[in-house]
Amino acid sequence: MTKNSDVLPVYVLNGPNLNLLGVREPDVYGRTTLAEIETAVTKKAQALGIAAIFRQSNHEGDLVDWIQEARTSSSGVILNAGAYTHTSVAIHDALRSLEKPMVEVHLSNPHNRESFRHLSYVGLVANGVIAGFGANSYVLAIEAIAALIESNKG
Ligand code: CA2
Repeated sequence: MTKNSDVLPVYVLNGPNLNLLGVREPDVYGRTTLAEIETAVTKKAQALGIAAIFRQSNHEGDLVDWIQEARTSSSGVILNAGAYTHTSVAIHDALRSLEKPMVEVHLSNPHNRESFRHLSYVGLVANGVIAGFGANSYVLAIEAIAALIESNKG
């Protein structure tokens, strides 16, 4: 069983435009705000005995910096890179150096959307992908990464 005292936090990183959740395009992304997702993730993480650090940026370099920080300061990363999922070799390269469990997460299912969303530079290096469950994708991702952290221990 994982305990707060013996694992580093999980970083939950969010990319461009996700700050608009719940405000625009509710038909695609739902009515839950990013702040509400953070609350749900924090609650689930606590129940699983881990801490979560939740961040969002519209800037690719911030995401690269946070992934580099996560190499030494986290026990794993949950990443919704937004549109950078489909474009960013810089984020892909940073993730290749992470050496920690990493779960790709999406609110929507990119595979039943436009073809330009079918390639994921994040998924190429992720342990697993959770997509299409709206805000609940993040809660499922916390469960998934907690299991990966637990199985990597000892
Ligand atoms: O489904 C996801 O979580 C995505 O990562 C969301 C990205 C999209 O580019 C990916 O293909 C799939 C877009 C995030 C934009 O979020 C908005 C939220 C509200 C209003 C407008 C954009």
